[in-house]
Amino acid sequence: MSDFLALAQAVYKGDIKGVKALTQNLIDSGAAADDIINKGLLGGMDIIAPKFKAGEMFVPEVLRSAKALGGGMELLQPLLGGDAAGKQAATFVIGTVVGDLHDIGKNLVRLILESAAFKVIDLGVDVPVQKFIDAIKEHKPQFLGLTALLTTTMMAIKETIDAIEAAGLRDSVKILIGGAPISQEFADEVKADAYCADAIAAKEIATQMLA
Ligand code: B12
Repeated sequence: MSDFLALAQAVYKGDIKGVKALTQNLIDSGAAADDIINKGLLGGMDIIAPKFKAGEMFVPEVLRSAKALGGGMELLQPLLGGDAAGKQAATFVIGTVVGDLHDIGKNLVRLILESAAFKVIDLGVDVPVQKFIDAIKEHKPQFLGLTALLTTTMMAIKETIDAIEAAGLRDSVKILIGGAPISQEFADEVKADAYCADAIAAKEIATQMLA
């Protein structure tokens, strides 16, 4: 079994110690951080997603896997630095919309943005609309990132953007949205500034917008 596959299996099994040890081994052997994330850590999520959908894996097990994945990401954080894309000290407020508890993708976006020197303010999960508005007023960010993973919470993205508009704050911030059910079409519909398919796209799009 390749080391990446072993790491993916450890994420799937929710083996936190194993994930940390295998991540560290890959780092020590000189593997690229992107590969460790994509082939290893997210490889584990690729095993989990169909099993969860089929009812072969349940919430507590997936949460354990998510925690294990987070343990690997922590070890990678110091390695992700390098390009100072956000050296202008751009502020990026991010959060998962109200009703939605998924945060693995959001946390990955945060990690990649921080590694590119963005200042990230993470409002967490299940974030009420007003909390986003308060954060825009308080932190005056250049960017706001909204995540939704459920088709039922996608509309909370629209509600959040509409409320920001109604509060007269829409022009002050670029809004980037993401999450598995989100598409470019949806982003156009809700008048977001950009749809990002993954964390690297989030970094690249935000960096381009700064330029
Ligand atoms: C892990 C997981 C969970 C975990 C979440 C743990 C956690 N801490 O996040 C737990 C077990 C808690 C969970 C619960 C539920 N889940 Co769930 N979950 C998943 C699963 C398997 C993986 C999601 C994931 O983390 N993917 C990996 C990350 C890295 O990918 P990502 O989130 O897409 O993020 C990337 C991009 O989208 C993008 N991105 C993401 N966010 C953002 C934000 C910005 C600003 C930008 C720029 C980019 C960006 O960048 C990321 C990195 O590249 C998905 C399956 C799937 N196919 O997505 C189901 C899934 C999303 N869940 C689903 C369901 C139904 C539920 C529950 C309702 C189940 C239940 N019966 O209780 C609950 C809902 C809880 C709630 N209120 O939110 C369904 C949704 C179906 C639908 N049509 O709405 C899915 C699709 C599973 C399925 N049935 O196929 N879930």
